[in-house]
Amino acid sequence: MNKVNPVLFVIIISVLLFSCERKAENQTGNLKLWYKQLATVWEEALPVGNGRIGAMVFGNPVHERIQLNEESIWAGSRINNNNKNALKTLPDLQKALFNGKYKDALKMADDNFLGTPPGIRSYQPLGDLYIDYKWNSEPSGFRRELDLKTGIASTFFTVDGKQFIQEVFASAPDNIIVIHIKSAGGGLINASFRLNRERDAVVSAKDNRTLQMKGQIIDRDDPKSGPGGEHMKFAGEMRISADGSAGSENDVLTVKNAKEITLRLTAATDYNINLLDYDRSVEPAEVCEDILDRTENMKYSKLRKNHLYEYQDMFERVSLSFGIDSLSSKPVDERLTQVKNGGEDNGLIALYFQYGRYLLMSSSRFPAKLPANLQGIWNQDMNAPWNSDFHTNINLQMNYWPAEVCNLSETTESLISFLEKLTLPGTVTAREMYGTNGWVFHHLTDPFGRTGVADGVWGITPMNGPWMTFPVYEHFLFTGDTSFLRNTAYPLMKGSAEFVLGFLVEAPEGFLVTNPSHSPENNFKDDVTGEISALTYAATTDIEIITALFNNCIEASAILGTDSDFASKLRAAVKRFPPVRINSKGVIQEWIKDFDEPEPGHRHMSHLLGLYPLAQFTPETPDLFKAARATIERRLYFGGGHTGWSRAWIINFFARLQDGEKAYSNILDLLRKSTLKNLFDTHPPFQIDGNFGGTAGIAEMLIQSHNGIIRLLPAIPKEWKDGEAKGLCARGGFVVDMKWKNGKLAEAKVFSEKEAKCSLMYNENIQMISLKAGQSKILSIMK
Ligand code: FUC
Repeated sequence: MNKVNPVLFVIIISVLLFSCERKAENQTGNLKLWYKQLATVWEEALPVGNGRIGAMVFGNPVHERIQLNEESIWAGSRINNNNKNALKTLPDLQKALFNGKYKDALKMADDNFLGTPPGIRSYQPLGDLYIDYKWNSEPSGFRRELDLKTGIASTFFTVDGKQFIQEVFASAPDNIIVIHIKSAGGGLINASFRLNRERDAVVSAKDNRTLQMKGQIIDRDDPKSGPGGEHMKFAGEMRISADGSAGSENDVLTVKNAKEITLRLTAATDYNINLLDYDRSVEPAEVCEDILDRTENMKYSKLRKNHLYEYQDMFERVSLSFGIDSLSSKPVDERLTQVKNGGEDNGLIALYFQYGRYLLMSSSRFPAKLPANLQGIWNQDMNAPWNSDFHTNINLQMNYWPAEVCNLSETTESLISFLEKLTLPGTVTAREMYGTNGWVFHHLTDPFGRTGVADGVWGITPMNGPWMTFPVYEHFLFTGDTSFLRNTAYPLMKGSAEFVLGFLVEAPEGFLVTNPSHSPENNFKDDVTGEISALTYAATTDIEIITALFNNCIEASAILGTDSDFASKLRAAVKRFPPVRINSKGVIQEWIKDFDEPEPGHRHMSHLLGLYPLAQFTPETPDLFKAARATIERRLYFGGGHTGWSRAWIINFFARLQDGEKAYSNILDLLRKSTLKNLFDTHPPFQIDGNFGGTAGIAEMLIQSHNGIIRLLPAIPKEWKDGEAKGLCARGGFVVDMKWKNGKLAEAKVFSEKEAKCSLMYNENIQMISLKAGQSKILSIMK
């Protein structure tokens, strides 16, 4: 008998154990978004994506439209937009703000700090694939669905009593979008196919089975967003295989009398993330050809299998159900309408949760190079709302809130590597605008890495760079990957802390403060002068951000056993920060002074970062914890939470306040007021952050793991009487499965890939456990 290498044996067994434990054993609950109606408007179309390319499937088997996207098709170009006056104006601006001359300061900032140019350009769609079917009689009996279990969007219909099925998915392993139309009952398919883009592209048929789109974004000079020119090059290619006869006329392909048609489609640009720019050595049409050549001889069944293997490995790690989903036989749009009319539907909430995981995977997993933008990847407009950009004053952060806890840690790779690239122009901005070391960027950016101030004075938010380091450190906290901490997270965080150290100035009261400072997009009224302004010094959000950043760096330097002098510097600085204050109204004071607020129901609540995602306001800081609740209640009283992302944040706040009922009622409000028929979040219009924030909020109600304790079911409402959640992650590298009955934890199991210890808490009971690498333990704290 051959001897088995014992080391190899252990590796194989651990890999097997690991994959068993990481996957939720069986997927419970309904995982289909299904509809009886065809999609007639964009908000009804269903999204598929592989992280890099995606499609919105309209599912209309008469005139089908499939919107196509590729993550790097952006207008614009690489330029340095740092305002050259900023550095020399900075001392005067700081002086004016310290002296309460808000109007003068605002004018000074408006004249000397805004980006040159202040705007960026838009992320754009690739175009559309149109399929025109020719049937002898009207199709009927429609069912359209997106099955989250498979990541496949299907349309079922019959013509003359014969069934047809169209399936669409985006495959990450093969880097293509696949569209498959099949006759299931002996009927024949006749269809024509064309690609279209409203500008900057030419489509041609290379032969009877290949359509190619080649384009280059032509931007016009625009003082607001930069020089014009021949910018990003892009291409798309579609290949057909079918058993009928194929033809082409006027760059439209036709297939006649087929029983099965498979389309493979891909897209590429000449964007090179290492340059944060286009790279004229890349020929996008050739990239498309290479990608499609690799699957040239693969049958549909093989393409589908490749996709499922990769997709399910990730998606199936987590399952969630709230008992039997009694409404699963109802279409999703009807279920949503019922909730909008005042009904409640736990099954829909579980589906919404899994949909958020699906959307994050579909807009941010490998082969993605760029993070999920304001619309994930599914933007339909040449000039998108807010350019479908990377907004870093809440939105991009929120996109990644579910990543770790919902067992999709790899989706942060594209975010983190993009942030690393941004530190290069960010270093230039730190030096040119503020005269400091380290790196910085402001409240939005694009793939060309603009790091100066965008839009208006509300864009003067140098603390948005430090804020973006939190998901990076979280990635370490959840995975415990010290080589990631050493090589990626710590250098990034240190660069940010170096910027902050250089930026801090002493305030007249003696505190070390940020100046200028801005509480994202909110204004205050100075009661002495009556002036309304956006800029001050040491807005509360800044204090919370820099405290967290410095403490994270101090902790990381201790873990890595490095940089103790730098850590001491940070420790000394933290001691000189102003405290977070509670104001005369009993709420967390948003600015350095107890200013009046012209818009008390403002959508941003950045002074509550300390509650979530940070953990600075906890039951252990009872006054701040109470004031945080009062802050949210006041915001809500004055109409807060009116955008999707704002409502989603409130769910997370109430979860941290361990108020399951309030968290739950805000989930209902998210569905009622800010959700489209395809369950996309609406700002309005569509903005994906609310989906991700909502998903994170649901997870936060089930498990929390900050400040050294894993809390099980910290905020479940009475409406979630029975349930089961498997595969949720906790900081420290733990994976937890739970079952609860009659509102009480009934079973819980914790797993760790590495040898580890942790404290788990349910209600008031705490259990300390030690796990060997790859071990699971059943807990007894519920008893
Ligand atoms: C922030 C928010 C807006 C919007 C935009 C994309 O500026 O204030 O509500 O979400 O980002």
